[in-house]
Amino acid sequence: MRDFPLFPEQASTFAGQVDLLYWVLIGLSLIFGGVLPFIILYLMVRYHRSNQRVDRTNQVHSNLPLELTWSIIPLFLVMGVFFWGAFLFVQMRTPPARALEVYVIGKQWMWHAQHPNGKRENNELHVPIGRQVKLIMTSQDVIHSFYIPAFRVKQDVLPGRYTTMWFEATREGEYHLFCAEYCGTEHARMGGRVVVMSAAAYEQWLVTPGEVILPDGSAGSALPVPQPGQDQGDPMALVGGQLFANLGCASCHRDDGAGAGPSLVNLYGNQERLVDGSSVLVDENYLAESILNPQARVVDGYQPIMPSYDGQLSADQVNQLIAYIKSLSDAGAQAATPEPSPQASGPTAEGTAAPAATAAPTATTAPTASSTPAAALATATAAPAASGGFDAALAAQGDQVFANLGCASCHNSGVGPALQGLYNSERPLADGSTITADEAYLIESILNSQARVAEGYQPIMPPYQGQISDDQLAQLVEYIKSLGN
Ligand code: HEC
Ligand code: HEC
Ligand SMILES: [Cu+2]
Repeated sequence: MRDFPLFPEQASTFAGQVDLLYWVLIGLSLIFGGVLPFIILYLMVRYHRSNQRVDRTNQVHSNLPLELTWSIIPLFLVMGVFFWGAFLFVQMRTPPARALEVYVIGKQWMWHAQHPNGKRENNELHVPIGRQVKLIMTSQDVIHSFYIPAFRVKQDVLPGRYTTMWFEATREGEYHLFCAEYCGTEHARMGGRVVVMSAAAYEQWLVTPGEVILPDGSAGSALPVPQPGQDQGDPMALVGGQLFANLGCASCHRDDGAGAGPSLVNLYGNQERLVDGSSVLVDENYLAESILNPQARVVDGYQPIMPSYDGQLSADQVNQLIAYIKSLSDAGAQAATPEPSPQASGPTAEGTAAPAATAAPTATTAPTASSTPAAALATATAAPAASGGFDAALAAQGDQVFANLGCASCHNSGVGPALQGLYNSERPLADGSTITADEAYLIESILNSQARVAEGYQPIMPPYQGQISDDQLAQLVEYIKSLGN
């Protein structure tokens, strides 16, 4: 039997349980599907009309005890199998709270994994033995399916959605990793291996540099570049924290809640109230949706002004932002924290207990000096309203829109350029050219800001195409013109 592997090895806590249930099912099927037909066949022949030798007196027409027996025993058998299977299923579907979290991205045609300390790998998954591991998985393109036969776990990986899977490996070694989504031949090659290591070897592996292909196709290092003075905490969350500051999220989402958007501290793992009165549990799916399609579910007490970042961020970046937001909450920080290990060295060694504390300050690196941007602007625009070249009434409305939509959060904080004096000026662009900042340029800058990027700035402004009405656009343009004379 050992040379003929009917079953894959058993290398997780689930494997034995799944196999036992499987054998019981096979046993029951053999009894009912294998033995009963032969009995029926035998009786058919023995009592056939042509066989005159059997005794046909004393025919039995009904026998209640017998009928009850053959109804009740199978009932218990099938209900037993049902509850047993359901119990196992629920267990496999409920990741424990303190699991080690690894982010997995499926893409045509590879698996990309990122560990909490930021270590990345392709088509391989290194996990410590005897430790609960939770995979947080999403796809960048089509449906894939993450399958580790030796662990008896398989889960579909879907674009635009997060699915999770968990296991605890029980035997060191290397096991097959497959994509079990067989629509198209290439999925079959998305294989790789799962390496189960001792805790010490895993810690060592985590801090060993290497090279990987990032999900966007570029070459990258397996380890994130260490941040000066910030070598503790949870680097994946740390990278996300920097992204959060650089993308200007922090200018709307301030920790003190004074920004245009809600504070994200202690958001993950809790119930969030929405404007329609319902509430939602904040998990990875909700966070991703809030970033990619913010208008789908709007937080109670806020306006639906957050621009969509769909198409602006890679799946990898969304994962990093999610890891960062999770690190801001007790529930998320705890889950992402690796258990302290004496062998640990490098980034995971110290201070892992408080990633929130180290990551949070990055959110405030974006200058947020003007605490009341709207008020600041109101005074700035009061004077030029009298001069010509723009419609004063529209401009005043635009002033409001500018504040309400959160434009001011970026443009009055230094994340985006100040717009005073912009109109009709010669605008230097990031590509070295210049352009006259006429109405067309203003409109393009709002609807599709990345088309022409202002010199000295990153192309982080999300496009407002389709997010604002023509009226609002006209008001904003008039307002910016009013700043420019
Ligand atoms: C222009 C201001 C603005 C910017 C920039 C912005 N947001 Fe938001 N965000 C909001 C507002 C307002 C809400 C609440 C309304 C809603 O749910 O859409 C919100 C909601 C959210 C939520 C849900 C919060 C909750 O309490 O449930 C998350 C998560 C979020 N944003 C993340 C981000 C990330 C990540 C970025 C940067 C990539 C970002 N936001 C950029 C304004 C902004
Ligand atoms: C998340 C931060 C952010 C938000 C929110 C934001 N912007 Fe911007 N904006 C920028 C950045 C950064 C630039 C410069 C890079 C570029 O040109 O894309 C910019 C550029 C511009 C420009 C061109 C400026 C120049 O000097 O050439 C205009 C006009 C503008 N934004 C208007 C708006 C308006 C109107 C809104 C609200 C509807 C808005 N922005 C919301 C960050 C933001
Ligand atoms: Cu696949």
